[in-house]
Amino acid sequence: MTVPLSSTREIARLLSERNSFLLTTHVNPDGDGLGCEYGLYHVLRRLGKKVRVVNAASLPENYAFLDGDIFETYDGAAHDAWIMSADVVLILDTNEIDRIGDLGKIVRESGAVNVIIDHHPHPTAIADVYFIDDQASSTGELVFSILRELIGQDFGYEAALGLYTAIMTDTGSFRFPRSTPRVHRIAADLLEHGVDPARVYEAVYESFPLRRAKLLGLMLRDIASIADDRVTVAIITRDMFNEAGAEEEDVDDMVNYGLAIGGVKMTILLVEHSKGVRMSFRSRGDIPVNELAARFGGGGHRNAAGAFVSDTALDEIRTRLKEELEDFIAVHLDGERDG
Ligand SMILES: [Mn+2]
Repeated sequence: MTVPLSSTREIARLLSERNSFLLTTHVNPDGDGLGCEYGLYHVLRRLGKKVRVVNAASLPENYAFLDGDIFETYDGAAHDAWIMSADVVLILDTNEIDRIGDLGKIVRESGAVNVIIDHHPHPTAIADVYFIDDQASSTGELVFSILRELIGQDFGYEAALGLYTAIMTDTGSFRFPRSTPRVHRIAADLLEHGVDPARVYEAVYESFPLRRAKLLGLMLRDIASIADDRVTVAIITRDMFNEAGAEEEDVDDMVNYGLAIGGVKMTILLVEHSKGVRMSFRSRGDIPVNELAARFGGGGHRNAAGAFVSDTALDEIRTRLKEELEDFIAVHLDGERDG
């Protein structure tokens, strides 16, 4: 479906005219959503606004360098009255109300202007205002444009740190296809505000707990290779979590290892959660893994997509995936297109 899109200027005007803001992002929050929250929080505060950052999930450990005190974990008793009276709710890095978790209900009920700022395709009609560009590398790139319109060059270190984190993580450290010249120019601009790229990278990607390394080891030990080694399928079971002493949040980003093997065009990771199976899909080039994810009720981008199948056993998902893959590989990897 299509939704009416607002311009950079219209969003900047909304931020400048209103006074109280709730900032939120999706469950399993990533560097893009969290970095945008951090950047917007600091700029809006500097403009004298009332701002709270409330997410359904707590701040992952590797993002604690974004001064964790501003990130609140949603608790109805503590937040509902404030959310009901806020002027604006900024929903960052997702366009599905279900993805903001337990906040969805109160955000719907609130009289606030609900604004979606996002770079995922196919928005659902849940908000009052949409600022969406599905060609952007990241929500951070979009927030940069809005803040540039709002405050000019004067980002300040904190906002620059937040947006650099957002863009670095969502571009896979500036290597994904949407790492355009414009994205690099924005990054250069942010570095000029004092951001230290080595420190951000180390904090996000090189500070994992030992349990994550052990879980990764178990995943890679059993990774399967199919379709003449062009597709890998990895599985993380409850037993692996237990053996490694790991948590579900430790899985973040592990799907990419399946694609970091010579000749592999597509990878799939199945993670057995307590309430279902999370499926992550990654591909190179023209292989539309969002179409594969859609067959399991999910979605995403052409080269990165996901699905969550609840109340279904891992074995059943594996069987269904095997069936779907036969057809998908024939069409998209073997080129047996039938119109
Ligand atoms: Mn994003």
